[in-house]
Amino acid sequence: MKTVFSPLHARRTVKTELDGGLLIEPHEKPSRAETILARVRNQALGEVLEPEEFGLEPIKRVHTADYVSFLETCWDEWVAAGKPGEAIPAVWAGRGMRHRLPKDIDGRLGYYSFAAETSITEGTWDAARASANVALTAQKLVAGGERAVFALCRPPGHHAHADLFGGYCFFNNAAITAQAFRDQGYQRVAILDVDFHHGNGTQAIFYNRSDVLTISLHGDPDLVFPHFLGFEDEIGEGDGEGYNLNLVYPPNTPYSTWSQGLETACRQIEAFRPTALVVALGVDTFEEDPISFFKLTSGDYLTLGKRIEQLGLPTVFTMEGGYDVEAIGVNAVNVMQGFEGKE
Ligand code: SP5
Ligand code: ZN
Repeated sequence: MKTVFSPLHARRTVKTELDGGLLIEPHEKPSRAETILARVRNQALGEVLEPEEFGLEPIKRVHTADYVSFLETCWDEWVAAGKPGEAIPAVWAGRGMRHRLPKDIDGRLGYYSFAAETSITEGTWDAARASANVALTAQKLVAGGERAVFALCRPPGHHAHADLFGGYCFFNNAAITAQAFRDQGYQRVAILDVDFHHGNGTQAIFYNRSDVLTISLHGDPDLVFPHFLGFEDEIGEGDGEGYNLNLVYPPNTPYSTWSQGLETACRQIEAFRPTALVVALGVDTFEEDPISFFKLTSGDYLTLGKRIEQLGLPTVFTMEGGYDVEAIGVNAVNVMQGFEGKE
């Protein structure tokens, strides 16, 4: 399987993540991508390609133009305002307040975000753009006839809404990929999100549409991030009713339980008869993940890859979460190798 990777991911090197009242070293750090790349090479998974440049148009098919411009200028606005640290949102429009875009950078950061753990600095824009280009390059390869391609995206994307960043995500790479398939004549596209966290951005982007099926298996939002979306009664709205599925699991869920949800997801995908599949691949379901509570083992990722292959669809894998850096390479690449038949 081919892998698409951009060294520009390393432009995202924030020093802070607000966690437990402290500014800690971010869980979403550059070594994540480097460790996965090293495993891709060490296992000779296949050719590693740098992304092509697709510009902003395919991004703006999913994200609003004003949000994209905000991300481009956010850091400069922050610096121009004389702020000493990294850009972190700290005020939002709560219940009863107005969703109106303020001029001031603190107001703008709140308007375009839903969480405060995702700091922004100078290189974030370049890295987020490169990450979207990685996904779009993988999509182009699959549209060109590759059965499956691994988009080694960093930063991740599935938490990003049309005009909101958060959860370490800026551009929703999986959604951008699915939309690119649609724009190239693929009639129905399924997105299977196996990251530990709910793919809230992806759900929201396609919530009113029946042409993109969104399915997410994740930790109960009553207990974990993103807390305010991802419950099982969210089934889509309008044309999209019946085209969103959330499968929610409690702490300590092992693969034997989680995989029953995967079977439900696969049956629904088959019934939808998609012509392409996007897998939002987080490996923060791993038993040793520092911020999550499922109990998948490294071997389970081989089984997961094999099951996804059985769907028989042209497939793009976009890399999402996974924070046990020591195991992230083995776990992510195991999905690809399971897809390719390794037991
Ligand atoms: C892409 C992705 O996986 N994003 C996840 C974003 C999660 N952000 C909130 C993290 C809260 C971490 N709290 C950790 C407590 C550990 N003791
Ligand atoms: Zn996650």
